Amino acid sequence: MVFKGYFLKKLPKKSYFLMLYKKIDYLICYLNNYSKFFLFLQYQFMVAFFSYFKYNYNDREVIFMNIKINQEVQLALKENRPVVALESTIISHGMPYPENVETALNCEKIIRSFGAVPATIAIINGVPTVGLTAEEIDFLGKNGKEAFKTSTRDIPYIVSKKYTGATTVSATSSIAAMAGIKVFATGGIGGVHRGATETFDISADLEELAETNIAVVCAGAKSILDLGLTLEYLETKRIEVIGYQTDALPAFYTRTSPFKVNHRLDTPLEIASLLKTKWDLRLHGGVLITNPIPEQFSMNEEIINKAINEALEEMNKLGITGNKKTPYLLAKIKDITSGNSLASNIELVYNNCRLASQIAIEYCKQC
Ligand code: PSU
Ligand code: MN
Repeated sequence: MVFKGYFLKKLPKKSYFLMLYKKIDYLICYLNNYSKFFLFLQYQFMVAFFSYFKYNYNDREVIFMNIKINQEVQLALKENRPVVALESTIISHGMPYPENVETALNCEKIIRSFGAVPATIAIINGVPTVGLTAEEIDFLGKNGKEAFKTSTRDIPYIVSKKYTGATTVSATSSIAAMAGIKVFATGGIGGVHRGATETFDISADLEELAETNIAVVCAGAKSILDLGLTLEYLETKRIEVIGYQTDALPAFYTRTSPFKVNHRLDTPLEIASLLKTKWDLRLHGGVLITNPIPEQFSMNEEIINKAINEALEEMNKLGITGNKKTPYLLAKIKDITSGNSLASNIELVYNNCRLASQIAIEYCKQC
C-alpha cells in the first residue's frame, strides 16, 4: 500500500497558505543574495504572515504534510475528543502471532468502549501513520520480525527509504505528539538495562519522554531492567513517575517492587489535572503513569524473577546486544514460563488501555 497523494487531498486550508508562504519565503531568500532590500522585504513579509496567523496558527497542521492521520482520529482531535495512542513494536516484536494481532485489536475495542478513539501508530511504506487499519495491524503481526524495530533515531532512515517500521515507545511518542495526541497506552517501557554502567544501554524511550509532551500509561518496567537506575535516570530527565493507586513502582508482571514512585494519584481526574497543569506551565516533557497489573493476573515474584535471570544468562551467553535484547528476553521469558508471562502481558496492556482512556477523557474535559 502506498499513500502517495494523500496529503495533498486532505490538507486543511491553512496548510496551503503555509506552503505558499514557504514558497514565497524561499524566493525572497534567494533574492537576498542580490540586495539588502530583499532582506528587508523578507522581514516585512514574515511579520505580516505571523501576525495574520497569530491567533490561529497551529503546529499540527504544518506537520500534517508529512504524516498520515486517519480521518476518525483527525476529527476527534479537531473536536477535542479523547484519543489514545498505541505502539506497534509490541505487535511486531513484543508478542508472537496471532496473540499480537488479537491483543492489538482488542486494545482498540477497549478504548472505543470507553468512548475514546484508538490510534495505533507505525510507519507504513515510509509514511508515519497515526491510526492503522485492521489490515495494517494484521500485516505487522504476521511479518513482525521483518518490520524494523523503529525508535525515534530510526524514523528518518525508515521514512526516507520508504520502509515499514514498527514504532517503539520513543518513536510512537514522537509521532503521537506531532499529531497532537496527549495520552498513550502500552505494556512496559524501555529503561536502563542491567549492567548499563558498563554497556551504556539506556533505552531511547527515556530520552524521548524527557522531551515530548505525552503521558505514557504502562505497568512499570520489567525487572529485565535495572529498576533503581531507571528511576534515577527518570529523575535526572525530569520525568514525573506517577503511581496509579500505588506507592510502589510496579514491576510489570508483579504489582510491586522494592522501589517507590514519585507521587501517588488515585483517580484519572487527578492525573489529567496534573498533565494539564504541567503543560499549561510550559514544563515540556512526558509523564510516566505506572499502573499495576490486576491482582488476578500478576505472577509469582519468585517464579518470574527466576525466569528473568535465566533469560538474561542465556542472552549474555548468546552475545545478544542492542535493540535485539528486549524482544529476545520477552520471547525467552514466555518460553520459560510456558506462556504464563504472555497471558499476564496481554492483561496488563488491556488494563493500561482502560486507564489511558479514562485519563484522555478527563483531560479533554479540561481543555
Ligand atoms: N517492553 C515490553 N514489551 C515491549 C517493549 C518493551 O514489555 O514490546 C518494546 C517497546 O516498544 C519499547 C521497546 O519501547 O521495547 C524498548 O526497546 P529498547 O530497550 O531496545 O529501547
Ligand atoms: Mn538499547
